[in-house]
Amino acid sequence: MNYQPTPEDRFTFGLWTVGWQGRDPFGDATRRALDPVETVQRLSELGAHGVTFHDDDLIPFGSSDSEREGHIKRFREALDATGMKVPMATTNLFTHPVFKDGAFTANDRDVRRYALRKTIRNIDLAVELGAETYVAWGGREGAESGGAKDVRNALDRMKEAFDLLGEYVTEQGYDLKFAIEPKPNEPRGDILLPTVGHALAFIERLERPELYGVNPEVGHEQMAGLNFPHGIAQALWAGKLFHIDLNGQSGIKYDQDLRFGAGDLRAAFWLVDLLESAGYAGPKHFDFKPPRTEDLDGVWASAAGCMRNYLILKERAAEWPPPTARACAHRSRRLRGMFRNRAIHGMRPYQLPCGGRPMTGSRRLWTVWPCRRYRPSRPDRRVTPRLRAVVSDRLPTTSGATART
Ligand code: XLS
Ligand code: MN
Ligand code: MN
Repeated sequence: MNYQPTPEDRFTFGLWTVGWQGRDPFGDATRRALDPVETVQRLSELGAHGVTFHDDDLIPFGSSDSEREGHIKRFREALDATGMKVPMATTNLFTHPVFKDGAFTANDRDVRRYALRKTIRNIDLAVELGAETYVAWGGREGAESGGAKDVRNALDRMKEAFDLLGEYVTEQGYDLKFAIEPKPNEPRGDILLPTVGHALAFIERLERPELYGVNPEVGHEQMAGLNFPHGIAQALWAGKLFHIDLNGQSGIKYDQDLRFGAGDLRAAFWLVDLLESAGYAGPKHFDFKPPRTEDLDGVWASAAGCMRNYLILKERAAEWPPPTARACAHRSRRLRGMFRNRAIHGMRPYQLPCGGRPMTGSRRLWTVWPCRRYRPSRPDRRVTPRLRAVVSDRLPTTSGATART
């Protein structure tokens, strides 16, 4: 198969991903800054569908109104010239020192109001550029010590902020939905709404829950030791998978943002299997960081690697023998059938016999099932040889090094 992506694959990248200069808590930049126009052109050549941005990625913080217009104009021209889309945008509410103790949940009301104004200004731009999803990651909404924040109060403030944003987009008549991005920690010791489950529960408390969904990121759930495909399955089940951040992570440690397929390759396989079989139609957004050791050629090689890995996994998933999930669905249909029989005999499903004389359906369950050939872990073992190709494919970079795809 040809693993060359096309815009129909709906792969997107944040300006801040390939644009990461390699600055980390212990070291300075190892690469020059990228011009957003250059990023749009290069990603388009690689076959991406679009780009996404934080307000400050496109318009440097503190720009005057005329400078702002200039940045937007150049960006829009690059989009028009390449046909690249902007399906999502988001706000930087974490870099500037004013957000040191939170944005929507900051104890200072002026900071909360400023965070809302900054968000609303970028929502207007996002809609102008055609975005349908607005991501909200509350990186500074958290604490390092137990006494630093009244969490119940902070959640009230968070709700107030999201309700106000929902009211704003409704009043403006915008066709825009919010996707809340959970993360357990980093940069805060503990961040509010740390996992998909927390975010889903929070959304149900909002005034217009239909406007909000989640934007789970592979590495973030894995930082919490969770099974990412399971979290995605629950988001899909709830009708709340509005967006997704794809990358790689090796276990419970700092947020690695590896290219997609690196780290936990098996989880990546089950994730692609799930997204494709569930018919997820939203953008497949890579929120990764090219290794700090790579030069710019390596940056583009690893971006290409993210898309290529997805396509290889998609192919492997499509040729999969009857998925375990399908076999399980078949079995649960038989269980439902059993419940129907019981209803005919005047019993309710909760009147399952325990001991005593089991009825026909349940006798099958008690006696036959344990002996049936049912090996749910077998398909999982077969994953390994299928994934070998993904791990061993390498993209050469002009720097002479090889970037593992
Ligand atoms: C950081 C987050 C961030 C969001 C967008 O860890 O992944 O990049 O995706 O603000
Ligand atoms: Mn991350
Ligand atoms: Mn992310």
